[in-house]
Amino acid sequence: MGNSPSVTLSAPKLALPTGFVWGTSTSSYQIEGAASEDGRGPSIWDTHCKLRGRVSNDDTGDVACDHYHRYRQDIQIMSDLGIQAYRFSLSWSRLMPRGRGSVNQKGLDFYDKLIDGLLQADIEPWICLFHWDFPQLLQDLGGWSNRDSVGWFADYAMLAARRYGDRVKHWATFNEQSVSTLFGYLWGISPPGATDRAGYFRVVHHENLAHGAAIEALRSTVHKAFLGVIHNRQAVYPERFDPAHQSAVEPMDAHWNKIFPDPQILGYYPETLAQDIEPFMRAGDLASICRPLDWFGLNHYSPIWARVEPNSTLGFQMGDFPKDMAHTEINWSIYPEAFKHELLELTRRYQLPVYVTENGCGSNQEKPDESGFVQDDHRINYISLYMQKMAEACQEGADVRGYFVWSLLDNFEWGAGYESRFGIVRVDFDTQKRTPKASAKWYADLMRINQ
Ligand code: IFM
Repeated sequence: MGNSPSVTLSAPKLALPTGFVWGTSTSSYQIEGAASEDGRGPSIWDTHCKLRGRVSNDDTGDVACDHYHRYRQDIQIMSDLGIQAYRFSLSWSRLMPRGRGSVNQKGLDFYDKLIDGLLQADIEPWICLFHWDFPQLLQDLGGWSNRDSVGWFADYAMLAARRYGDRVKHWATFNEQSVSTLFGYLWGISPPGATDRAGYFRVVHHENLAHGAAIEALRSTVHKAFLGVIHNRQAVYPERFDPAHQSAVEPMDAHWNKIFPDPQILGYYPETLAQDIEPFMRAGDLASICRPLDWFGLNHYSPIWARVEPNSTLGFQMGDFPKDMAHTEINWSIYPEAFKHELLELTRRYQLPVYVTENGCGSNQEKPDESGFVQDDHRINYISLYMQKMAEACQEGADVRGYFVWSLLDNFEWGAGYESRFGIVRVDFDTQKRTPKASAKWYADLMRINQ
């Protein structure tokens, strides 16, 4: 783990608020598998994975962790660890194979069984409606570029709210919108692989409207709902702290950190971007987007290092971190100070309770022993450093109420396929055997000590 300071491997007692929630996170496409079973329709990630060379080793989510069939075992693992809350996403095209219109009963049943199993195990379900696996058949109609997508998403939210709202109170609309739109609609890396500047702003605005419409559907349907949205906020620094790249910082920050949460929570777009959104704005849009929320979900791993890139569409790109900075085995910089900064900044800017809905450490070098056990000290070290900063942030006024480690299981890590592992539980993808790693035991101890 680079030259990062080491911490003791025993779980620390942290100064956190009472009632702090401890959980784990996953997402549908990354773990469920059963991609063409029981009536599930295709998503844009199914399509993307089948294009050669887009994902490492041409891996797909067809089987993933086979969670669709092994969810009971996964609940048992969480229960054994003492997990209090589980954040997962629904697969829109499992519930509505065409994305709109007809509903898939077997898909509805699957999440019923998952939710009931969680509740029986005393684990609070937290549902996220959208974690990137957009229905392919809606993509064929223009996807988020089509303003009708706002209504499609609201209908899907209403279906989920009516079906699960009696048992599930914690809901998020979207996961990491800036990541999926920048990578999917501007940089052409993720599906649908677009690179059109105006098209990107159109999608941003429609997704913001869809968020507001889904909040309306959930609020009107779920009794005692606790509603939020999950964003990947990263402190932005110039590449390698080099002042030559300072002018890339503000625009990167606006696109990465503000273009979604600002209109959703504050009711306006960042000033520097408002002109680009203007062609897609209609009267009343900002009021529809900005609906009262109960919590903010923060996903955070590393800061962003912004580089001036005059030939790129927006004039900036992702840059490199300083050469001597600690980094994870998959080369993400380790800078817990930026995490603390974000927690304090979030509390100040949006005035909402914060739940850390993702934080964790990826590896492409983990070696299991003969029994499948992994001594992942690097992950314990990373999480521990970040948690200490989270506790410091709380002491200094950040309103952090919970932490969900990413991830429960090794899973399909998007463009990296199965090469990057983030789980506290190892999955052998040949046999589907689950083996809790050292970090799982450490996390269990941590939760017990910090109840
Ligand atoms: O696996 C992803 C997750 O889907 C979204 N946040 C970052 C994680 C690690 O890359």
